[in-house]
Amino acid sequence: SSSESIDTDIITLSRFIIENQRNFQNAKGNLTLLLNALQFAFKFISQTIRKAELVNLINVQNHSISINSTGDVQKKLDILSDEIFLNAMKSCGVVKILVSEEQEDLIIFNTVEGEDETSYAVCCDPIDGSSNLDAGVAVGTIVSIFKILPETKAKYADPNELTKNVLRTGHDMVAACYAMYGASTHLFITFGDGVDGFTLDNNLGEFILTQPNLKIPEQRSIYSINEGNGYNWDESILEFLKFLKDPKSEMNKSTKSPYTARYIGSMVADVHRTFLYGGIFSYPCDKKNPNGKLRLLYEAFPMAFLMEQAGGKAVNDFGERILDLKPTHIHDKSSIWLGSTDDIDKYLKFIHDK
Ligand code: P6P
Repeated sequence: SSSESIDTDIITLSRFIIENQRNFQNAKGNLTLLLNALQFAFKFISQTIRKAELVNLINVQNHSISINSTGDVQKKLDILSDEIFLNAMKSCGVVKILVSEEQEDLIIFNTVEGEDETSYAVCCDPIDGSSNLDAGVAVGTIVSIFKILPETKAKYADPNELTKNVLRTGHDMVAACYAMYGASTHLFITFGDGVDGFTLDNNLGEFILTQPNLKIPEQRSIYSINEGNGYNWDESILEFLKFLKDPKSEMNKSTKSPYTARYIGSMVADVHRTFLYGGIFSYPCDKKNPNGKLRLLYEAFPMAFLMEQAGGKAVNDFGERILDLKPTHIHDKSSIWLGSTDDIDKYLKFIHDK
């Protein structure tokens, strides 16, 4: 009988964290507490989305079932996911500050015991790409994590002092990750020592290590950008894309085939594909979004950290490294070009030679 070889030594995210906690900056296991709260939030959001999607589908026919039996008005999934995430961060006892795409102001928790405790500032977009949910398109949760600066601990009372913890360069992140709620639920995470990919096993309720030490392909002729914004772009961007599509252009001499277009309109899905297939993802500035559309703290920073750790690059329209940038406001935006090194280098050469 063909006995299916069952892997009896699987590495769950929980085991991975314990086995590696000495490596990444994990003061007294507090990062472990934070990561366990994070993975719970991802599992809960994943389940909520899938349940809501099913209920929504039933809703379409019956118009009677709301997401909860008490008949409350069905909360939008992005509000629900934000509440799930906020409660998980508040209750883990090592998060001092939360910045969320859904919350105008920074949130300060008083659940951190003792001033000498290592605590964290977490920035997140609980459901990035939520406008695609009704179309069944993959959405995700994107997270960046900073350690609270010791010098801001003394003045717990002064929110302005605490805001310094999240108005710093991307190099200060201690970890970054995203969960993607697609056909499966995937989690890509970095602690500054490479990227590891996990897949949620719904029966076990565990994230399983499926793509250890993931590296992005060095080159792939795929570009991912919303060309519908073309009339609002700087002329040079149209020119660069023209080169990418021209089979005879200098850009394609080494790769022979012109670039093909892939755009989902959900950042997590477009970036996830870029990690696995390679190529370029970009959201440049345009006349409607003079500073770009994507947010620095909880979209550009975490994706740039992950991309660089996977051997890729992440720069803004001017070719500056995303991780070198520093926000002045928690919801600051940035243009972004991220992906395979060879492909991003074509953009950098193009703007340099201009
Ligand atoms: P556009 C989704 O609304 C989002 O914030 C990102 O997930 C996505 O990459 C981008 O905006 C899509 O924007 O203008 O192309 O629809």
